[in-house]
Amino acid sequence: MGRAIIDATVKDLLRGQILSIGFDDVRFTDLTPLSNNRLKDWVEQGYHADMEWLKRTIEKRLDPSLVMEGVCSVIMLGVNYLPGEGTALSQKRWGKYSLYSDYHDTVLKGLKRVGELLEEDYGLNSDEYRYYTDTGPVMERGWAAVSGMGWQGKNGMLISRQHGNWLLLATILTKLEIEPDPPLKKRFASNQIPKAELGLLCGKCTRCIDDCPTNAIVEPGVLDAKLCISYQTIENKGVIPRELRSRFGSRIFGCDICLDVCPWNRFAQEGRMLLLENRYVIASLSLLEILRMSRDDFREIFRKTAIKRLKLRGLLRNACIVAGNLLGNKEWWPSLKSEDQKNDWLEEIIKELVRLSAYEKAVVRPHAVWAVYRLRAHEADRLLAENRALETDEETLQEYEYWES
Ligand code: B12
Ligand code: SF4
Ligand code: SF4
Repeated sequence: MGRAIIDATVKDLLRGQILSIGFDDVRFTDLTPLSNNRLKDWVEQGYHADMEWLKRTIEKRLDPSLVMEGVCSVIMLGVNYLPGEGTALSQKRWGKYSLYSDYHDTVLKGLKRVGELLEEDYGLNSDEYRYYTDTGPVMERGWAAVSGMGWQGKNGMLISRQHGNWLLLATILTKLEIEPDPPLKKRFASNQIPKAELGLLCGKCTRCIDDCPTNAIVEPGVLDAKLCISYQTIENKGVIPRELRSRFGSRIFGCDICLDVCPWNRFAQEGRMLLLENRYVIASLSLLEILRMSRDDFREIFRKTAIKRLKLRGLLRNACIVAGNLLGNKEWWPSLKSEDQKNDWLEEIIKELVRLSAYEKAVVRPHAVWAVYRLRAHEADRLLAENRALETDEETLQEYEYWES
């Protein structure tokens, strides 16, 4: 049994209060089960890569009452993180969400305030609700779709008519009984019974699937994380498969390609940023600055960001990959006028890569070797000879052998 019933009028009051805390969308749903085996199938296919924590918590993800006994309703919240005009918006190097202080912390502050509101104005005890933002075993996109915040596009994202692909999601499970909001309806289908379905407003569009450089969207809405640049640059802590590296282009942390190409972003406006702190300065770091970064610089620049968790070694690994892709795209090139200046700049990059081929953390080394061979195939043997002679790490040796064969 629910703790109290919240009808449409009270619900709108609560919605307004939560919006004024800084969330950009607020929707409510009951616990009509997320009706399918999609998550189980996904894990069975191995699409979760090595995110074993997803596998371990499957049952909870499918049934919120295993997360909190007596839960009756889900409050889904969205935070618009679209930057305004400028580098942060136009750049293609960093996933846009990473150009803020870690949203897990800043959105959490907003969730705490919603918690206080639920206690003070709605009489809940602290054990009668629980909140998460990417931090708990809940299917945030599934619940957001059922609540009518948007629909799950063929890129898997929760897409909002108003905010496009640019909502970060947060979830509150509560024992309050709240009248559910309806899911979205199809356009032009006035007599359709609303039902959350994958690709609901995508129509015949397949841009996200077609434009994914690694073909990671294996069927509409289903993503093989092993192939996804986002997974590889953020979650994978080891060596990145060689066959994927050249397809990363200029992406150093995260990937927004299948989000950026979506036509539903056309209505999206810059976020209010009440629960986000911009760190757009990250977007202006140059490749040389990153390749030369010290541990102290890393700590200072990425303090309290999601990128910090990658550690310097992860960032250097990814930076080696974008360096190895420099000849194929111009995103990281500084604006230099003469050919001589460009050559000098590339020489500096190669010098850093050679240094990194002997970097103290072994995970960086194969990627540095790879990049030197990509940029200077004809003289890489000579440039790397000294470091190769001293190499003992198995994966780095394999990288040399690949290029020598
Ligand atoms: C694991 C994870 C990843 C993995 C795997 C991604 C994936 N597609 O599953 C990796 C590391 C690759 C990743 C990447 C990104 N992620 Co991520 N990720 C998650 C996480 C922690 C779990 C997602 C999950 O359960 N995946 C398993 C699959 C099977 O589930 P699903 O994609 O959510 O959708 C399925 C279910 O909803 C299910 N379903 C079951 N029943 C029902 C019923 C109905 C009616 C419907 C419609 C669906 C449905 O069917 C869907 C399709 O299989 C969530 C946070 C969370 N707790 O939900 C964030 C989350 C999904 N990520 C997020 C973001 C922002 C990203 C990136 C954009 C980051 C970046 N710039 O690099 C990319 C986008 C990649 C993409 N196109 O999906 C946001 C997405 C916000 C939004 N508007 O959708 C989330 C919600 C975090 C947050 N709190 O905001 N992510
Ligand atoms: S995030 Fe990038 S790599 Fe991953 S599915 Fe989307 S376009 Fe493909
Ligand atoms: S790009 Fe097209 S297919 Fe992909 S999510 Fe957006 S509307 Fe749907």
